[in-house]
Amino acid sequence: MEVLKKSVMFLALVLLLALMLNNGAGALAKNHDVGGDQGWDVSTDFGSWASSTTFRVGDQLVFTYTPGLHTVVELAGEKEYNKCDLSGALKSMSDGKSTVKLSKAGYRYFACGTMGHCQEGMKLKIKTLAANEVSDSNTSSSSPSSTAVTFNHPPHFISYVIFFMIFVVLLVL
Ligand SMILES: [Cu+2]
Repeated sequence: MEVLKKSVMFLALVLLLALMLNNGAGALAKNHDVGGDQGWDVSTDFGSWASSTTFRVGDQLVFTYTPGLHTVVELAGEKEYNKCDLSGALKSMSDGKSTVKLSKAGYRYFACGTMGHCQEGMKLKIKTLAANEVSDSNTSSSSPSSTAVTFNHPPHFISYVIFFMIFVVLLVL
């Protein structure tokens, strides 16, 4: 009987530890394939893609396109974005697989640098949320863009309480 009691206690302890580690890990960073399956292209609806995706600090944007046909230009701000003004661009990439790290919260603006493409809608405006900030749109995290798994669960206080109670009961026995 003593052996059984000890092994159950050990099991409970292991489970408790696993639970704590899982919660402690928090949200993992995601890679967002810009435009989903269509990628960075003139035909893609970036407005609806962006609005159905939650961007958080630490995530990365991945622009996939044919080099020579498109580029990725980061625009200075909202005004430049609205006017497709590429003159004051912050950064330009043309390697066909451009990665942009979202290192802080706030808005960022991108467009294609190929003549006429921005005017045809090949531009992207995103809002990056802080790591624990709640999304103001009520869209779920069902975006098809994620390549990494996330553990975005709220703290399992009930689970903690249950495990603690099991623990206490076993100690008393
Ligand atoms: Cu283009």
